[in-house]
Parts: sequence; structure tokens; C-alpha cells
Amino acid sequence: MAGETTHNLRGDYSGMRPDYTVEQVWSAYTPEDHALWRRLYARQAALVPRYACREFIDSLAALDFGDAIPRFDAVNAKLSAATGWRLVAVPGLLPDAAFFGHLANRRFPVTVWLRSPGEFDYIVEPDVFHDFFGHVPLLFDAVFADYLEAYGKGGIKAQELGAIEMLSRLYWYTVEFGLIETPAGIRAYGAGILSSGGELPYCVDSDEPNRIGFDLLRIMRTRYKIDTYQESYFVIREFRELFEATAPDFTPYYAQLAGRAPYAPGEVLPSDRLAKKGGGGASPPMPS
Ligand code: HBI
Ligand code: FE
Repeated sequence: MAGETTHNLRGDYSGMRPDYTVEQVWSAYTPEDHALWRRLYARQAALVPRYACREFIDSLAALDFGDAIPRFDAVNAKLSAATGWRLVAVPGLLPDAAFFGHLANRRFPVTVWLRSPGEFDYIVEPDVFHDFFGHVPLLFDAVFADYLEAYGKGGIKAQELGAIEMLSRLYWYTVEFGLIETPAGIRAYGAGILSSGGELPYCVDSDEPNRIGFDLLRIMRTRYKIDTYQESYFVIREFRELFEATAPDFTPYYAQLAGRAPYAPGEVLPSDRLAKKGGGGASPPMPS
């Protein structure tokens, strides 16, 4: 989710460690929390086969956390064996520097609190359902896991270069709201989409939004909104495309973009490679 300041946020930041981590006090979750978790999980799990990418579907099937809010340390045993990542419990949104520092060291921050029943359909800040259901399954995919570590390292560099806003757009349009081409059509891999009851079908089936071929500089120059469905989604061909795009040093990219006005979220450029909507059978391949 997009970073905000750590002021007037929901979480309890009082007892956290210097690296912004806290304990996940699993016994503090109520039966109502676990019941809400099961409802959220059931809703999303029913949509996943039709709208999620294959890597997410397979990873979700290998995990088993539909019955109650998961214990992070139990998942860490499996996750660290799979890709060397582990989950760290946090009170909520972190300052960019702390967040990047965790990603750069293969630690994924997962919020410990769960939304209220009244937020079943929409929540502003990431809660444990968004972070866990949306982000954790793809941490088991080797290439995506490498991309996320590279992103974290790039974030630390971006801080030094004052380029956080551009790099946050990359996170937003890939890790949070990314789409991927598959033989069966366009599917979702972004956590913000996969944890959303409405946006998951919308991003694949609707004719409204733009679906634009992945283009790193284009993305880093495109603003996003945090409280509506996306007006544009960016589509990769495979996770390796993400990893390779973030391999080079971004310094020249930031220099190239400095001073250039950002694009509005719904703008379409003549240079954009547009994809068809993802519904029904295989969508025609995007123009290369
Ligand atoms: N903190 N806990 C948490 N989770 C996020 O997804 C997150 C964050 N802080 C900043 C942030 N995301 C984005 O601004 C990144 O692009 C930095
Ligand atoms: Fe997120």
C-alpha cells in the first residue's frame, strides 16, 4: 500500500523496536477477528482461480491459512526454506526508509491488526489481511522474491537521490496493482488487487481501465490514486521482466525524469502498448 507518514495511523507504534517491528500477539486476536478473517479469505479464495496469476494460485494452494489469522512464525519456517524471506510483524505503515530496509534484507513487514467488520469491502491502510493474503503467497516465487529484494535495495538508493516518489509509483503499479499476461488472458499479481473483493474481477473484466504494457520510465512518471480503483493498470509478460527492469542502476532514469511533469493516472500516450481486456478466452497478444 502507499506509504503515508506514521502519524495518526491506526496501529499501536508505542512498543515497537528500533527497526519498527513488534511481536505478533496471536492470543490477542478474538474469535470475531478469526471469523472475519475466514469471511475475507473465503471471498478472495473464490475469486482467485478465475482472476489470479498461476504463481499466486499455486502458492495459495500450498499454504493453508483460511481457518484463522496465521501465526507469522509458523509461516516463516516454510517461507525462509523456500526463498530466504521471512515475515516481520509491524504496527502498520512504516516510514519509507524502514520499509525499504526490511525489503532489502528479505524481511516482509506484515501488519498485526485486522480491519473491523465494517471495512469488509474497503480499507485505507494495509491490515493483516491485505499484507498476508495479498503479498505473502508471491514471496514463495523465486523470481518475484528476487525482484522485491532488488526493489528494497533500490529504495535505499532512491532515498539518497530524492527519488522516492518515482520509486513508489513502481511499487504501486507492480507489487500492489500489477497485471500479468498468461495464455488464458490477463491475470492479477498485485497484492492490492488480490486482497480486494471488487477490484480483482474489475481489473480483468472491466472495459473501463487502461491496460498498458509494462514500461519502467512510463510507470515512474505516472501518478496514482489510493482511494479508487486504478484508471490504468500495467501489464508484464512474466516476473523476469520485472527483475530485469530493476537490475540496472536507476540514477540515469531519475535524471532523465527530473523536472518532467508526471502523467495523470488515466492518461494514455501514443507510445503506450495497449492490451485488450482480460475476459473470456486468451486475449490477443499485445503488440511487441
Ligand atoms: N509500510 N508496512 C508498510 N507496508 C507498505 O506497503 C509500505 C510501507 N511504507 C511505505 C510504502 N509501503 C510505500 O510507500 C513504498 O513504495 C515505499
Ligand atoms: Fe501492500
